[in-house]
Amino acid sequence: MATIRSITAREVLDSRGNPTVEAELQTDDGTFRSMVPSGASAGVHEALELRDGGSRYMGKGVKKAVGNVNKIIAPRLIGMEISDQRSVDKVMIELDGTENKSRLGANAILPVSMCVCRAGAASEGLWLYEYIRAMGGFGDSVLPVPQLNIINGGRHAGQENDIQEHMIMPVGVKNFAEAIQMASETYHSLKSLLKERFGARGTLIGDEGGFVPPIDNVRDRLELVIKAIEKAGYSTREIKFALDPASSEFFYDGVYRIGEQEMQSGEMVDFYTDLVSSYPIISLEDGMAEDDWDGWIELTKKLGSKIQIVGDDLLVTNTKRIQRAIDLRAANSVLIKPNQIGTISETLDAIKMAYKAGWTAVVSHRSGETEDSFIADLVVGATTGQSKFGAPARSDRNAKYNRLLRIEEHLGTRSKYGGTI
Ligand code: 2PG
Ligand code: MG
Repeated sequence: MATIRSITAREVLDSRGNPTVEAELQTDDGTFRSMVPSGASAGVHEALELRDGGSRYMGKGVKKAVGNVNKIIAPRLIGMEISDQRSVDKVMIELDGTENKSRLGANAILPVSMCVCRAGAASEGLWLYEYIRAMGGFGDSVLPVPQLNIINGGRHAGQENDIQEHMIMPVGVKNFAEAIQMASETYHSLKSLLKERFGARGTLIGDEGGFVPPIDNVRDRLELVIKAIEKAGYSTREIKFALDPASSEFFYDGVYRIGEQEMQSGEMVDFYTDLVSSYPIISLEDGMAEDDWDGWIELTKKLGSKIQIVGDDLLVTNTKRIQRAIDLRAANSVLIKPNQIGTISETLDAIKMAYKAGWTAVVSHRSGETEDSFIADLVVGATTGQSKFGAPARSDRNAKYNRLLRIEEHLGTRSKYGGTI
C-alpha cells in the first residue's frame, strides 16, 4: 500500500504544438507522469478544458490549470491512499464543485487521475491494463480492433463542411500485430496511389496522421481506399470501414451542409443509408449533431440493426447523456474519451453503463495527442474490443499502437483479439 507523496504539474506541448498539462505524482514506488490530449472538434457538452486566454500561446496556455494542480489539488491529495482511485477522483470532483469541471478544468483533474491509476498499478506490481481490468471488474483482456483514420478531413485538415474521418477496420485477422501490419500496408498503398494521382501534394497529412488528398467527395475517397486495400493484397472481406463525419461541425440551425449539399435531418439519414448500402461501412460515429436527438433516434431506427451507431459529441463519455440515449434508443455504442469527462472512475462508469445496455464502446484518442499511451492500456483493461487511435503513422498515434503490441506480447497465449464487432 502506498500513499501520495507529492503532485506537481507543468505545461508541455501536444502533437499540434499547443500547450497541455503534464502531471507528475510520487509515491514510495516511484514517479508517475501523465499528459492530457485535446480535441479540435470538441463537443459543447464536454467537461471544460481550461485555457488561459490572453496573448501567450494565442490564448491557449494552461498555466491556470497547472496552478490548480499545484496549489489546489496537490495539497488536498497528499497522503491519500493510492489504491483508492474512486475516493481520490471524488475528492477532485468535490474540490471542483461544478457540473462540467469548469473551476479547476478537466485538464487539471484528469492527468492527476491518470497518475493515481498508474501509481496504483505499480503499487500492486501490475501492468496498467491489468490493474484497470481488476479495478473495473472487467472480463478477460482483449486487444482492440483498431479504427484507423487514414483520410483526414474537416477540422483535422483545415476544411469546413466536410466528413472528418475515413477509417479502416481490420476485422478478418487473428491478432493485433497482424491487424496493424495490414493497416500499415494499406496506408502505404494509399500513399503511393495518391502520389501517382496528385504528386507529392496528394500525400500531405492531417492532425491524426491520415492523408488529406484533394478529393472532396466521400464516395471518391472510399473508392480510393478500396483500391489501396486491394493494392496491398487484401479485400473488403477482411478490412471494413468506419466513418466519423463529426456532423456537429457542419450543422447550422437545423441544416446539415456537406460541401455545397444541404440536408435536413431525414435527408442526412438517407445519405448515410445510401452510403452504407454501397460500401462495407460497419460503424458510423456522430452521423447526427450533438443535440439533434430526433435525428439520432431516426438514424438508429434505420441503421442500428445493421451497423454500429457511435455517439461521441452526443454522449461525451457522460453517464447522464449515455443513460438518456439508452432510454431513447438514440445510438448503440459510445465513444470513450477520458478528457471529455475528466476522471478515470467516471470513464469506467461510462463503459460499464454501455455494457449493461448491450452497447459496444470504442476507446478514443483526441486529434491533439501526446506521447502518453494510457488509452492503450485502458482499451485492453476495459475489454471494449475497439480502439480509435488515428492512422498507423506519427509517434503521437503510434505510441498507442506500439504499447498495444507490447501488451499483446505480454499476454502471450492468453491474448484475445476483438475480431469482428
Ligand atoms: C473525434 C475526435 C477524435 P477531436 O471527433 O472523434 O478523432 O476528434 O479530438 O478533434 O474532437
Ligand atoms: Mg468523433
